[in-house]
Amino acid sequence: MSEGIRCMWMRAGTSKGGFFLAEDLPEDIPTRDAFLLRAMGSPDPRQIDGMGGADPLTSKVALVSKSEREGVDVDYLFLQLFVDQPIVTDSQNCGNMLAGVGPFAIERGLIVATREETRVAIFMENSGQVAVATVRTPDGTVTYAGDAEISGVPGTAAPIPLAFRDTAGATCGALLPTGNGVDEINGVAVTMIDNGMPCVVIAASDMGITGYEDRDTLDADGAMKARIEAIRLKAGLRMNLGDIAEKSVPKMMLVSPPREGGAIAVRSLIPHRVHASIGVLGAVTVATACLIEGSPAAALARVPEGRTKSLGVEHPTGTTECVVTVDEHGQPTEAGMLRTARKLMDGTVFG
Ligand code: NQM
Repeated sequence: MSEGIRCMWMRAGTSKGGFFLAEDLPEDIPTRDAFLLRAMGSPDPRQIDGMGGADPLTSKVALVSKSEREGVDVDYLFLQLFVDQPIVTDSQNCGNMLAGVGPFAIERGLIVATREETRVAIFMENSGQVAVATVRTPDGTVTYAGDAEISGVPGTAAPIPLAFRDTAGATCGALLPTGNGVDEINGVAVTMIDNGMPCVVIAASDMGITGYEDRDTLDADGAMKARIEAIRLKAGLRMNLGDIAEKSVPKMMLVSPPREGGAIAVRSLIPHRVHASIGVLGAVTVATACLIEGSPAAALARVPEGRTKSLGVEHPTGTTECVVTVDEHGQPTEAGMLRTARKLMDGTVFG
């Protein structure tokens, strides 16, 4: 067993994982990743020898450091650890783990809390954008208790609103990396889009499903998943992501008409397991796809009028509300979402 490293475990949004000060981890990336894989218990479908919860949503790490950037408080690097393969990837962002970054930075003294609420400007190193999180700090310390609810998490907690700017093309270089609102791959109409998360949006009916199935039913459908992976491998190249065989992007979004009063219903593959709910930037991106004329999502969506739109993304465990603002040309300029987080453990983790 190696020497331990200081770490805080948090539930952040609908994800759970380890939060580290970047300076506490080895600088050498292979050494760092070997430590993190051991600490998480990967590769192993049960992650029995580590902290991971045998699910991509609970096999996550955030590295946080004080920022040198103008107008930014902290830098945040997200790492996805695969559950059953020895892979650590920084190819994607994570808006759920982002919800824990503000509280963690305050807890570790990287920033000083202001009265009542503390605004934390966070540079997301994976994609190069700044997000602003607002954390409740009534007496100069973080309060986790509160009355905000998010779907996919039981109970209530203090609200942590997240605001994003300039996420269009964050990873792929353009909102629509192929320049088209709709393309065809393997005979299927797809929208390849990135408004903070590279996604391929497909009508669920084109994959032979209703799009209202639960997570376990879809996860058990090996034939459908193989068809989707074949599309994903081709889409990755066209989205400027290169060979994505060992990357966790693009995410695959299967959309159907809303039936709970939202804008669209989605089942997302992230990319090999079905999400229990939906990712933050994944939801923002699929909501944005609903605004792309002629796209499979737009054909199924119910979209409100106005430049600032509240778009409910229905998923297997509820509805996630995204607020997306567009400019006069219909291009997305801002997005926001409410999250919560909770400190679970603060101590030393061993790799
Ligand atoms: O899309 C899962 C999650 C995520 C990512 C995934 C996320 C986001 O729910 O911003 O939060 O898509 O791998 O944590």
